[in-house]
This record gives sequence, C-alpha cells and structure tokens, in this order.
Amino acid sequence: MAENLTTTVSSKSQTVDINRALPTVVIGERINPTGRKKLQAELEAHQFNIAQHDANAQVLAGATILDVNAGVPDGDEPTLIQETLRAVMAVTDVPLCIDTADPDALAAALEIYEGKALVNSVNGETHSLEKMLPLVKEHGAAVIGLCMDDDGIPSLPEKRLAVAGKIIERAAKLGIPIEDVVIDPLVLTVSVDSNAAVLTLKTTELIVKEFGVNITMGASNVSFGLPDRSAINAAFMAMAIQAGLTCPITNPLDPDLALAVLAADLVMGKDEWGDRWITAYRSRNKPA
Ligand code: THG
Repeated sequence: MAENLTTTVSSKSQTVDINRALPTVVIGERINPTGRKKLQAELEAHQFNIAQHDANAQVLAGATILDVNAGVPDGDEPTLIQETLRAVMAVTDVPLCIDTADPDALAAALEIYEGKALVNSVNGETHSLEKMLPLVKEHGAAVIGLCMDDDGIPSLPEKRLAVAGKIIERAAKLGIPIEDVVIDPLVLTVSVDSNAAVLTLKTTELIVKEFGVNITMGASNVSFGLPDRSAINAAFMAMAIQAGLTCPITNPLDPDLALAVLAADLVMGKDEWGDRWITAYRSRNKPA
C-alpha cells in the first residue's frame, strides 16, 4: 500500500492541500461552455458576467478549487482562457484548475496565472505528454493525468492503471514530483455500459494502492442520459470517495451532490466531531 500523497495547489493568497485523510476537495465544474449556450455566447462576446457569477456561487457552495474551461467552437482559446482566468481571479481567491487540451492555450494560461495551478489535463498519448508536461514543469504546476492513450480508454482496470503509471513516469523524468500528478481514472456512463462505474471504482482502488496519488474524476458523467441524475451522481460520489477519490470535478450547486460529499467525508472519518456537517446544516437552516 503506497503512502497517501499530498497535492498542494494555490492562488495568490490561498493554498489548498489535497490528501485522502483530509476532507474531499470539490473542484467546481461550471465555468465550462460545453452544453451551456448562454455561457458560450458570453465567452464568444468576451463577456464574463456568467463566469464571474458562477465563480462566486460555486465558492459559496463549498468549492475550494474552480475548473476554468474556455473552449468554444472556432474561438481563440489562448486569448479566451487568459481573459476568463483574469475575470475569475478578479472575483475569487481560490486556486484554479486550467481545463484545456490545447498546448498553446495552456502556455498562455500558465503565463498569467498567479500561484500554483492544477492543469487539466494530459493523457497517455505521446503528443499530449510531449507538448503539455514541459509546460507543467516550467511553471511548477500540478497536473491531472487521464487514463487513456492513443488506443482510447482501456476497458480493463489494470490497463488504466498502466496508463497512469506511464504518465507518472514521464512526469518524473521531467522532474515533476509524483505528488503533483493527480490521476483521473475516467467515468463513463452506466446507461451505455452497466459496468462503467464499477470499472472506475476498481481502477481508483488499484491506482491508490499502487501509487498513493490523489484522484479526480468528472463524477457526473456517470448518469448521462438518465432521469433523476443527481441521485445517481450522489450515490456514485459517496462510493468513489470510499474507493479513494479525493478531488471530484463536480457541480457544488447541486444540493444532493454537496450533501453526498459531506456525508461521505463524515462516514469516512474525514470530518472530526462532524464539525463540517453541522456547520453546513446550520448554514442551510439559517433564518433569512
Ligand atoms: N475529467 C476531467 N476534466 C473534465 C471532465 C472529466 N472536465 C470537463 C468535464 N469532464 C467536467 N465538467 C463538466 C461541466 C459541465 C457538465 C458536466 C461536466 C454538465 N453540463 C450540463 C450539460 O451538459 O447538460 C449543462 C450545464 C447546466 O446548464 O447545468 O453536465 O471527466 N479531468
């Protein structure tokens, strides 16, 4: 059993430690134009009111890192990610997760980011590793590694483990320490493959046992195409935290999900005396 590693990310004024013994770190997913027409239109017009509103709302709801994705079709992503990051940094002090697969956008983003960012993401493809990892090293950032490579997403947990190992090894060769690599075992949809979630949970357990690294995932992917998504997401979230998930990319504005994270932390011994559970209860039941 590998030791539990700590990943530290920061903004200009705040530091967040991610570790399996600490409360789960929620990475707010909402600053992402995928599937959000209004946000996409705003970003295309170089306007950032929705992004700034979403930043504040997610932090208020308990996110301690915010994912920022500025990928719009035919957009100038390097410019747009810089503008979006600046707009978000102007309204909140939490560390940010830079969500892009484009090396030019990543370089531009890291150029202006103040602090130690979390880069989302690299994968096991040669192109991704060669283009993105040197930027991560140059800026002293942390990085998410997706368990997929040139052959796609493996359907066996052992094969996803091997991709994680390859990413960790390539990072180490460049001088990026293993604790700065966060692995995403990848979540597919149970409505497409009924074993998809179990596969992710098994992969998570294997990676944690072998490497002790922190684990992220876009946990709401599990329920695409189904009704009552948030109940499914909440159940899966609790199970994934048990398996070793430490920093989900998710929607903290969904009360079912936010409660599932707090409840899982309480049950897993990550909330001494239930302080966080009680505090969240009081703030929900505060007289207006
Ligand atoms: N792993 C990593 N990064 C990721 C993902 C992952 N980044 C992107 C994504 N997956 C996680 N982020 C989102 C953002 C939005 C939604 C889902 C995942 C989403 N949006 C609504 C929709 O498409 O129906 C629309 C938003 C709304 O208006 O409510 O679901 O897996 N490393």
